[in-house]
Amino acid sequence: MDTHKVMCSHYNTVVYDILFMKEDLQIEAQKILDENAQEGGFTIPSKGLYPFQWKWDSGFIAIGLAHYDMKRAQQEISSLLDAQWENGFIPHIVFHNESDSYFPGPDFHQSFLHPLASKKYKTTGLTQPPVLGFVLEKMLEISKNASSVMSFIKTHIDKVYENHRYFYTNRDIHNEGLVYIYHNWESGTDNSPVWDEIWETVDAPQYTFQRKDTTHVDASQRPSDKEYNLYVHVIEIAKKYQYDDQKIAALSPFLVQDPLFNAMLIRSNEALMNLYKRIGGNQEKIDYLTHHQEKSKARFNEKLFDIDLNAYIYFDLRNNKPIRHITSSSFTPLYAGIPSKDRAEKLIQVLLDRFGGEDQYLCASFDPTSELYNPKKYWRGPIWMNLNWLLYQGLKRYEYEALAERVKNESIELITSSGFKEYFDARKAIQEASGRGYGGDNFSWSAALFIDLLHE
Ligand code: 2M8
Repeated sequence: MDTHKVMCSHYNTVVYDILFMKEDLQIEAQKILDENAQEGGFTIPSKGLYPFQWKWDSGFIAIGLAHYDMKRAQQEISSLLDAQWENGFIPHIVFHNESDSYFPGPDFHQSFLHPLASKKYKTTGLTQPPVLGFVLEKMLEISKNASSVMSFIKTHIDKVYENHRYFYTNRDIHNEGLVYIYHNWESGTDNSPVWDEIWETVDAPQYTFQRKDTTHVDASQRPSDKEYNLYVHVIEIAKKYQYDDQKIAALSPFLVQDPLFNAMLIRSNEALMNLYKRIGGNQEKIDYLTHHQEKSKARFNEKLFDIDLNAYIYFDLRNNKPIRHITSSSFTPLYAGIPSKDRAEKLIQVLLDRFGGEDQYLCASFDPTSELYNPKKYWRGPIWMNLNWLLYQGLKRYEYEALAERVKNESIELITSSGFKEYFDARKAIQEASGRGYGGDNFSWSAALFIDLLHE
């Protein structure tokens, strides 16, 4: 028998199987996004666990939707922007709908306390990483520059620009090009061990509240009650001062310059500049963004790069000291073009040495060599699809093609073996034994970014 032919036909069968499986999974991913769709044109992250519209979730969701339903992708963005405050602030949750399956809800957050809050929707007084600039650019790219998408961008881009102005005007207290977050929920990486040392400095009273998250997900995969008490405490302080930015900057016990948040702002600045140039005119806005962009990038490299760790880290403004931990956020500056080639090389070596061993899938959310690493618990170690997507884009930008391919393939493999979970175990032995995903099921951004990665 011709062994070569047998091998080829076996190879073809395997390739076809994978293709069919991917096709099935793409259908499955669309089904999840469709089932999570809500009246009002937005998509919830996961039924029960997250029953409202979240800011950066909506951005990632729109990227997935853009591949098969551009109209809905546009609605996803416009429904979020509809809740923008008069000062340009975009809240992290928009309570379009009622639900009692989530704590803390609209009655706790009380956004009406701020005089410029949305009058149309109840929202939180917190925000999340500014992804919308690059999401708009990505939607245009996916549409292959369709004129309908361009006109959508023309009518919405100023709102995103106003959001960037809000950040530079209100959240850059040293006028150095780096903006602060005042709550761990603003980081998106909610209970990362990075925040532990801040919490140790906070003396909070015991609040009475009823958590809902642990009725949907095993408590061992979620933050502790003690952590939730601290999360509530920081919001109580902000509410006491009507969510006033200056008071928060002066008094919040949590005040951090986060590399992920600032990298997203810088990547989105770049996208806004590109889009404005294509639209034409708008010179003042381009000049404003260019000025801030240069300043932000330079300061980011000075202040947030740790030359001993060879990685981007965090700065605790309240206690005036760096927080020297390496997380998946440490690699997101690649996507924003922040490091020099030489620095990128060093950063990637750290990624490979600490996160990329043969026994690990890329990329754990917290340094697997640290004793604080927890592979099963929320943002304390598991892999998240949005951070993997950002890493993939960053590696491509710096032309680390093979490594980018590895991140893409491993992301697809994780979903293939574990389903569209909220987060995934990075340990290969655990995955291979049973496939391990944690947190919420049928999770929207896992589905949306899976669709985008399949198209890459
Ligand atoms: C998680 O955060 C929310 C609070 O915003 C929560 O735990 O209740 C985070 O993973 C955050 O990044 C994400 O946007 C949100 C919804 O998916 O869930």
